[in-house]
Amino acid sequence: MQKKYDHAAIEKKWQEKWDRTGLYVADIENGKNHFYNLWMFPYPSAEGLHAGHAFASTGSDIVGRFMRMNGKDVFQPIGYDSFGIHSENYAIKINENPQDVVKRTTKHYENQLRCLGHGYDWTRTVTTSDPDYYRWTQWLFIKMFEAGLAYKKKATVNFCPSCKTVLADEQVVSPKTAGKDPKNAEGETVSYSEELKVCERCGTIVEKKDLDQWFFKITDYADRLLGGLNKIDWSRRVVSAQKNWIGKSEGMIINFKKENGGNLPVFTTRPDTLNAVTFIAVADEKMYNEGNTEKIGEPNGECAIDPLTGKKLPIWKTNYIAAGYGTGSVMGVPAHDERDMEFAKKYHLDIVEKDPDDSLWERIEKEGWGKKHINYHLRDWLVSRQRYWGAPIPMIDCPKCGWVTVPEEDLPLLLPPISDYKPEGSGRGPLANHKEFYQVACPSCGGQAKRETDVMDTFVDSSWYFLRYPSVKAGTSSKLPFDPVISKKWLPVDLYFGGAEHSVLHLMYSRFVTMVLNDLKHIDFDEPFPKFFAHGLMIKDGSKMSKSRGNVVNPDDYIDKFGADTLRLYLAFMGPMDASPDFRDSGMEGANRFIKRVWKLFNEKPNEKVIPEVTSKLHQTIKKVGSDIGEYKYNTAISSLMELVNMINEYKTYSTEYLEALALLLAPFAPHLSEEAWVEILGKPFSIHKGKRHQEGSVCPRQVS
Ligand code: ANZ
Ligand code: ZN
Repeated sequence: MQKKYDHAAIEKKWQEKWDRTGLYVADIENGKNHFYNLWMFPYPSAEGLHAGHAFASTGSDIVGRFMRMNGKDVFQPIGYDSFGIHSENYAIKINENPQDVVKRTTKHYENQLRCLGHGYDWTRTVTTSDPDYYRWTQWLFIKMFEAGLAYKKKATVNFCPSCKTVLADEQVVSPKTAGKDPKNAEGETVSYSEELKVCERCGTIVEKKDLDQWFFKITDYADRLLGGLNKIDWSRRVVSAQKNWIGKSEGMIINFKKENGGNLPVFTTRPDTLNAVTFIAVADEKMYNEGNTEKIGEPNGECAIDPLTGKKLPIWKTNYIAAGYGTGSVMGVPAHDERDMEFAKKYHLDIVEKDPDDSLWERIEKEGWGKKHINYHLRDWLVSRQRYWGAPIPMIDCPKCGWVTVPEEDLPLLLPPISDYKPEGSGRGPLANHKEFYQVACPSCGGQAKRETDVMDTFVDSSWYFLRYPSVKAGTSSKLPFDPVISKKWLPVDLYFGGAEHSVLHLMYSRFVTMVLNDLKHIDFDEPFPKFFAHGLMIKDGSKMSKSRGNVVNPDDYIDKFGADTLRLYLAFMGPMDASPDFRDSGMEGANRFIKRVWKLFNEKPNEKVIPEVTSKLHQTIKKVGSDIGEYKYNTAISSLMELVNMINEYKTYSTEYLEALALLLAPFAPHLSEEAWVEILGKPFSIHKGKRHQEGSVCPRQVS
């Protein structure tokens, strides 16, 4: 009699067995043929994992399983990016301490991830808000400071009035990139414009403030970050996002003389248009109004002298020149530059039509008017935050000694449990109200000194977590966050799977930190992710999943109803991994029918019928599944599996050879069903997930338990 496929019982049985036998625990010490398979760790948010996480993590897990079956020693860890505004804002909303909230949300994430049946090594997880993790984030800060790469400086910085903290330049984006409707400081939605600059986290229009802040000198690495892009295997889209962000432009700084004395340097990439300059525009921060994208200006009453003609050029203060870029001043060339044209028309400034003249490059240098200059768009990385839920910055300000680092043996510098953890927006973090935290003796002279009360941004936590995973069990007694021997063996990461939205945030920061640690001789490589795959973003019934639309898909419901294998199969079948798949319930039902059909097939009365057409289809499918997985086109791999299943059914050829091969081919996609068939029906005494497939197509699995 046909057994019904009881997904709940079967999935639970195998998940427990895999856990018990340590099937996915990597042999970090002795593993030879290593494959470090990494998925960007999630922020444990209040809502739990949504279908987008399930889609991406399944995509990563399929590769891991495939590699393991091919004889690789796979290390596939998971953890939680639990420090930061994500967790803290939710904690504030429900009026609970972030510590308690994070304990709950990480547990919830773990349960959800376990239910998906992924092959994680659960013995090596990281939680960035744990003291035994963040002591090393603090260690990293100290190393940066000692290397002269961390400094505190007063600067005009971006400030989010809703998050009540400063932001790094990378965290200020267009509303579209943020995926949010733009809001003003009062939280009201304002009309959309692509030019608005909003907080990546909450969509609020950012303000400018002059504040004393900690920066990491990522600009020292601009050329290396650019150069390294040539040696890594990343999608063109992400590479060009990084290139644009670093924004190397070659041009000149031309020194215009002011009529009443003094110099006014401008940065230009078009010295060949000097013959058509009609005004000078300088940045004016006060005119900069977040909500206003229209160009505005005011003559400042002064003039500069055109070096070519000796004519007077009016100097205008404007809002369309960025203060932090180049020299903060521009030579206005309306004839060749659209922005200058728009401005010139509005304020009735001269427009001179002259062809560009390449000989000007040389002439400007010869006459001493200016010099070649390379400018970068990249700014130093602002890492301090006026919030509570982050790693305290391990620095002490001494009136006699200046900034002194917390001694390494005193790490972790614990984040004290306080009840007034809400941000005030005063430009100071909540720890600034706690004398017992900030009053300390200077470690250098013993005099009274004051701790830094800002904490680090969550992107510092995640800039190095991949270095920690393999060494988690190696202990924290060492002087380093990672064991050098283990790191040498397992790093860099073999395959990094994640969202393209981190192109210039996490992916840039991690590359920078890796380069610094390489320079400090702590690691022997300088690119953390030689291969990065950017998966697409899932949508639901045609629109982006979002809480406000109420169309967020919770994977739990589908796992309950259909099982993890059906969900995994569906997610993998939706389209190539780099597309934007549209989640539809009807598709889930289709995937479930396929699972049932396969189960029925495994339960047919065996015969040893071998049909040449079926054999040939099987060989094609083996080839196709392998190459499609290599290209993250799981959808077409599954299509060919469906065709194979149809053919087997058509010819009623239930031979062991076909059934074993089918189970193996399905294993990366539907790990529970294939394990059940492999062990319980085909009678194998070992897990299908360690099976090693030889080129001839015969099966030579390794015994595991
Ligand atoms: C004259 C000119 C003529 C320019 C022309 C462009 C076209 P990238 O490639 O991004 O480096 N610029 C310089 N500093 C600026 C600032 N702080 N804010 C806004 N714009 C600035 O762009 C360099 C060009 O952008 C520079 O070359 C300058 O305008 C402008 F037909 O100078 B150009
Ligand atoms: Zn914000």
